[in-house]
Amino acid sequence: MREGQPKTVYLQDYTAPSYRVDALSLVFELGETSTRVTNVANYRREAGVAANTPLELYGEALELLEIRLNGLPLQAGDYQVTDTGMSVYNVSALCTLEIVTRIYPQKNTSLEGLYQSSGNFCTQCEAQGFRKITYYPDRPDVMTVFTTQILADKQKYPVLLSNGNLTGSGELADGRHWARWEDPFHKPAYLFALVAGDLQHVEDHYTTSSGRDVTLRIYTEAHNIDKCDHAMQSLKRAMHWDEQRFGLEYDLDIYMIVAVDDFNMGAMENKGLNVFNSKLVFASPATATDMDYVSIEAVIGHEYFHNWTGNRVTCRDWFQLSLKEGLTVFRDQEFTSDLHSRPVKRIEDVRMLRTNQFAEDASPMAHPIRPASYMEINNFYTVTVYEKGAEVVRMYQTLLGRDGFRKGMDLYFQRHDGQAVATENFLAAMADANGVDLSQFQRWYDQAGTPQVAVTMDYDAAAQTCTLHLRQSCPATPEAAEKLPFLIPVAVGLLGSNGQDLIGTQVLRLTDAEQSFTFEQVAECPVPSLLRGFSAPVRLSYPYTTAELVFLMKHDSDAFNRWDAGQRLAMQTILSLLDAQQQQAAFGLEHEFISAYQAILTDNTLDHALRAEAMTLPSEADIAEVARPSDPEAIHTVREFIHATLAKALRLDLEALYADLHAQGQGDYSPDAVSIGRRSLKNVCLAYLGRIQDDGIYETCLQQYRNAGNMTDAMAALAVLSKIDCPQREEALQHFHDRWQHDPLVMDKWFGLQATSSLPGTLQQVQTLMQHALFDIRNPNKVRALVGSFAMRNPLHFHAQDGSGYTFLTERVLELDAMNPQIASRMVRPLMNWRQYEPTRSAAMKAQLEQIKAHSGLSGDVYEIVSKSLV
Ligand code: B3K
Ligand code: ZN
Repeated sequence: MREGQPKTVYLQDYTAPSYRVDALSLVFELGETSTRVTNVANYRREAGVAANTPLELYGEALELLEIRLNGLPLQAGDYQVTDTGMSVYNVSALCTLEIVTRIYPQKNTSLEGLYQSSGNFCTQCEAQGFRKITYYPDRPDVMTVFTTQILADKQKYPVLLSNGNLTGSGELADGRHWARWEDPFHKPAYLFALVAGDLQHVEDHYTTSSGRDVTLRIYTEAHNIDKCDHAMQSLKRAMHWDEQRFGLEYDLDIYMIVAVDDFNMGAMENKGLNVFNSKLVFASPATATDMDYVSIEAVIGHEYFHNWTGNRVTCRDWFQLSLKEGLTVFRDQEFTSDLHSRPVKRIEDVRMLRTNQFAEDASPMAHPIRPASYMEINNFYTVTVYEKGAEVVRMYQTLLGRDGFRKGMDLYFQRHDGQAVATENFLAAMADANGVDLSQFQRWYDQAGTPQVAVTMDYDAAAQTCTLHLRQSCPATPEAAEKLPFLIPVAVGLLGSNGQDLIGTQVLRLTDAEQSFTFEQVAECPVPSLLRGFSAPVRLSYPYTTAELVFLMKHDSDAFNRWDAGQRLAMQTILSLLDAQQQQAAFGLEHEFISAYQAILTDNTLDHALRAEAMTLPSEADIAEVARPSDPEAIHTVREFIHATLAKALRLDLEALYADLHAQGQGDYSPDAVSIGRRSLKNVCLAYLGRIQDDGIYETCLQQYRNAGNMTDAMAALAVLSKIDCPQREEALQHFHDRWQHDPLVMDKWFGLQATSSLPGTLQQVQTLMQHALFDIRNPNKVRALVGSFAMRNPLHFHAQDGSGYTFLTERVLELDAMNPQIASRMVRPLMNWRQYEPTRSAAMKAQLEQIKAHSGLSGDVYEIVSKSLV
């Protein structure tokens, strides 16, 4: 149990700061046991603020050594220190406050604030880590120019970095050296960064569109220096793309990226000095999969794009997080789409949104993209704020067109460069730049839940009109039982009997609870293609027949909807098999279903990547979202049945395609869209074939593993084997271990594969692996690879009926919470949706949540998730 409840913060309580900071100067004396931080800030009281208003600073776990106001030591009554900060009284309208504190980075296991990773110093300040470094108004609407001086032992920490430009450096007599960095751009404290360590770097240059030269550097420990080229090329592509698509240039003379092994998330956009999880920097054909290559490029892009959407224009308060995150995710999605395959990217993003965000929206943690309250802001870096936030931004573009959207972006920067603003300012810029009223659109920011749009169609043969009837609703979520109608852009097409588009693509503006749209001169009764390109983050239903879905799979001109028709067909089939299973009725697949899959497999005119997507069934998690109350074991059985049945029925086609694609892919590795597509279709074929019990197929897998010229093919083969109880499995897993044990990032893949195996005994294996010499519970990547994979990507075993998976997770959450609450609070989430499961599992999950909630000394992070889950 917690000592007292963590405080809830409300959006409606926002007040502007009483004091601004004109300049901040920091001095870090980095030591082997502790670090001394000197902070000299010039404060200025805002006009209109009463003279006796105290200066409020945040600060946590700091040892206060000295404090001086305008050069004079403060007396006891002049200030008051609490667990969370300090109030300074009787300050003049303009004053200089000097504070010296001591902190212990070497003991910081929360990986927030200043800490060490592999013996090097680094920081993570977003959202509220700066207050673990020094006393300061650590809120995003207080911005200033930072000067940072770093002093450290020269031999141990030859590289000293912070934001901005290096303006001085030198040696000290005692073996230490120093460096001074000045950042000319005003920024909030969450964008501050410091790095000190024994690092090497690669360097490149970029000339901006206005002709300025920017030095680009990626810093890493020496042994990874040869794996930075892809990240560097990605950075240059991102810089170029932002100039082309949004007219946005980089603004400092240097851009630095530092790769660290211990990091709570993916990466951080600190001004001029990004800190990255090494997983999202290092790539070589032998060690990184296609997916790794693509995500590295996307995240390098994402952090770079934050320089404008987040740093130049930042958030007024943390409720506005989606202002920068939703927008920046949208920008990175567009970057990937422009560079690779737009439909494939769209399918991947929507798949992820439906699996994770729809689930969050249906959970007790459901929140609007702009939440109205929180206990711990770190809990709100969610798929809702990020990915649904990106969908909301995308809807502006769908409604306004690309040019209209660009006009809105231009106006947003024109108005707000250098400011800390709210989501309303973004909406206003979009509306004003286009002269349209978008007031109803605001509801996307304030209402949680996934809207449902039910569609029916009438065709009048005599009048040759076709009418679509749309009805929207939205389930109750914790913040509101009743919802007002959303403004939903629904992109539609109508397909004639030859598959031709009868009306092109039209974007309907659904604004009311019920609305009908009539199309004239429709010569025949069409098949509607609805929500093309997934034009809004909603669940859309339409009473499609199997024949209509098969027709759309073949003919829809919208690639996304062709794929989606297949997903609908698969889901219908899965649901009916689940019914049959429950009634212990006979099991089988209709011929129509099998031949639809055969058609995809054998249609050589289709793009490889899209074929691979189309062959991929909805995941077990996707099915659990729809099949309520969920029984993960039944879901696993049904999905495996479909895989095995298709594999056996289409074996010859699968083998032929596999052989063909395998033969085509013999050249040098390249992570371009065409090669990635070819590998992914080949490996989808292999995964299907692996469902057939046949030693010959296991041998094919082993051979692909052994002869693979790249990690994608090696991992794909190993993934198939990891789910089969055969000698080839043991051989390949052992070989992989022996080959890669020196490389922690590659070993994460090995941990992850075993944690997601469907074979019996997987939980025991996970427990054994926790004792492995290379496993370290203090390293978030390891925790995510082993514990996270098991709890989030292995529903069969995590939801074992005896509750063993749940008990295991509870133990890990409590163990983690004592050292790293942010990671613990991520790991506990699989228990959150307990209400959706069948009664035995549901009760067992709930019991675990109650046990966690009752644990003494629980962090506010985990407390918020479990207490909200139990409401
Ligand atoms: N802005 C950071 C996330 C910070 C998370 C703090 N708990 C990375 C990003 O979204 O780019
Ligand atoms: Zn971001």
